[in-house]
Amino acid sequence: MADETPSDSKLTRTKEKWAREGRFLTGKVTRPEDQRLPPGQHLTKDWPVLDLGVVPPVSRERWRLDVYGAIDNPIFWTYAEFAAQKQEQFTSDIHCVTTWSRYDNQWEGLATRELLAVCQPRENARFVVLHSYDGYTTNLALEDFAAEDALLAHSWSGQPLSDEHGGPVRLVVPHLYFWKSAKWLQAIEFVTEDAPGFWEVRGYHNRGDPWAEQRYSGD
Ligand SMILES: Nc1nc2c(c(=O)[nH]1)N[C@H]1C(S)=C(S)[C@@H](COP(=O)(O)O)O[C@H]1N2
Ligand SMILES: [Mo]
Repeated sequence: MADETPSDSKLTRTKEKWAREGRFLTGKVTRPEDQRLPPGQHLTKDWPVLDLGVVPPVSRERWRLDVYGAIDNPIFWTYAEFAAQKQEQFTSDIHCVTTWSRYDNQWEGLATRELLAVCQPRENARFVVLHSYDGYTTNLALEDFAAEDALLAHSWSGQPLSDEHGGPVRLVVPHLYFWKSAKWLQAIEFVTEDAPGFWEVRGYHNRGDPWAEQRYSGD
């Protein structure tokens, strides 16, 4: 075979494999309106704050993002470097395990799929662990992290994400309960074996699909 064309690249091959396996079909994009609100949830218009009770002091100046583990291109970004990446806007719903949901949140930031294109997960990378500045951790299967509406968000409703909601940067994974959406994001670790996070070792479900009511382990 001659030159390696873009279609031979490792990322392209990985995406083709995921497409064959029907991965990433978990988002709400194809969900009918009458199934928009997951079972056991009620709608709220305000946006409650839920965390471990400590807002870590991380300004944009001091914020750093480390991406490491089973990837070919580790990343160490300042906020300016993060902000220089491709920016996208997504509108999505929040579903908290404590039974409130909030529709039509406008987020802006870096799509997780773009991050994956930069850091190049290895074939054996199967899970992601999010590490936050308050010591919080949460785990995701790689295909959940890579959902087409998942992003590393720095803004909400056109304004910088507030400190209490996880600024400078938080993860947003709309198709899972909101505890998977780590606030005050500090590091993203790619691993070959699953590693349950803060709530997952304290009785929360390992995956947390709201439409399957995967609230607690055993659900
Ligand atoms: N770093 C960090 N991220 C976190 C948490 C936390 O305690 N620390 N709590 C999780 C939980 S349980 C929920 S419901 C949501 C709440 O996000 P909000 O306060 O912006 O509504 O953040 C999630 N992300
Ligand atoms: Mo929560």
